[in-house]
Amino acid sequence: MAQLRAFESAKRTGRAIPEIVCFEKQADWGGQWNFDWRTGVDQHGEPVHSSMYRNLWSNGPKEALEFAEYTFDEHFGKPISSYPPREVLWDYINGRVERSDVKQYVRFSTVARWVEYDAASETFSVTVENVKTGATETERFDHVIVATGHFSTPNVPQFDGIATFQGSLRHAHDFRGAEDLADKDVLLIGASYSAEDIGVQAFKMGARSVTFSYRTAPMGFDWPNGMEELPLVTSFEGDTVHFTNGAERRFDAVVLCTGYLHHYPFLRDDLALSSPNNVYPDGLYRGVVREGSDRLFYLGAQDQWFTFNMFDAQAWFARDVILGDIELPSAEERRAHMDAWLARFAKLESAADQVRFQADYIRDLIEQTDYPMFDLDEVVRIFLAWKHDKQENILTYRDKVYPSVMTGTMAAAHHTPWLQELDDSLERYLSSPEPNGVERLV
Ligand code: NA7
Repeated sequence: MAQLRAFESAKRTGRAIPEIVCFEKQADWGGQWNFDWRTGVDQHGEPVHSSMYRNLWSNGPKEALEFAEYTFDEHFGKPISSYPPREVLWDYINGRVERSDVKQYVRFSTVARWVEYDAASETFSVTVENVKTGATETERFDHVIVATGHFSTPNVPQFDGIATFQGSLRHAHDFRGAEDLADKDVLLIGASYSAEDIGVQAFKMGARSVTFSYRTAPMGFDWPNGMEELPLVTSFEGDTVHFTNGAERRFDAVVLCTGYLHHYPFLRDDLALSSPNNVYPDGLYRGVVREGSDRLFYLGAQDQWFTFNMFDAQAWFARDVILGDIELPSAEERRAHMDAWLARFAKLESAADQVRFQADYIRDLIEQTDYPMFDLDEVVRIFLAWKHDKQENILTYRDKVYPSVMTGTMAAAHHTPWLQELDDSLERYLSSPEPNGVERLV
């Protein structure tokens, strides 16, 4: 969506833009934000793309992800809170592109099956399948932009004896809601965003206990009674789980919050990105242009502090390379550039270092395009305040509000504290409930 919008933006200034085709596996756009109740495979037998769950609310302030050229004020026409639920964020990203005519470029329900580069003609042959009709076709393109994300293919490690566990067992990718965790003893394996948020959701929905298991380091929040962190799981024995510190606990449900794999089954290994989940994957010049090709681009391949506005910065950069406004340096210069950033990346010690690093990375991209520059240092401050709020209280940080970096508008406190809010719908979110509980739509 960022890439379509980037081209649309150039077109509005009178630029000629190339022919664009966007292949989208799902029946609608929105990617991760396009919630699917299914798990495993979809109605066409394709792996379900989205890891979204019903009760997901943004876990970072919206002021840190706001588009510089389509603000929350412009979309909603009134201040909203800093941590909206998924339907509200989907409405925002959808609203931006619905207001242009870019949907015409998208072929929905169409899966990219194979992409092959032909050096002689300097083109890619792209074979796609319409999953509704089963029809396959191959077309040629001068450039390919990979925007399939990297939080879809779960990393599913093995634990001794896990096959004997008789409770509910799933990866976070297949988690759709925490209601069924009420009155249950729940184990989350992993110590990052999925574990943190699914654990907090489980607590909110009345889980009897929530236990996290970390491999490297605990999250270290000031957990309320009923939530605790233990080191790594060593083995399962039926419902009993053993941990490296000798602890053992019984669980009803386990969620593997063990992250995701970069997985690009439509690309040869020399073009497919292979990387751990980090803020500077090797092999992407300026985080966008695939090493070994100046015609293949990736968007959003980094681990993400910044999200929507980073994708924009990348899309504007890719657009300008394709339009010829940005000239790519030689392969050697690109390698040296990546090495310099990798050297800096290797020195990052804290989360705050990573946030600043990503801010600098985005600044570097925006400086080369006409994407509106915004106060990235202010966004860094918001991220640091967010981290502080989470340390203070992991259950209430979503009740805090921040000013927009783009417009200065102060976010409005949501009418109901997040922990008490059990209705995640857009209607409820935008309503003004009366004290007697009757809702009034505004
Ligand atoms: P992340 O952020 O990639 O985190 C994965 C977590 O899973 C991390 O704590 C890992 O521990 C842990 N992990 C991975 N493999 C194992 C094994 N084998 N055993 C125990 N723990 C393991 O993924 P998330 O799903 O939480 O978040 C996805 C993205 O959503 C995130 O990057 C944000 O952009 C939002 P480690 O610390 O590596 O030891």
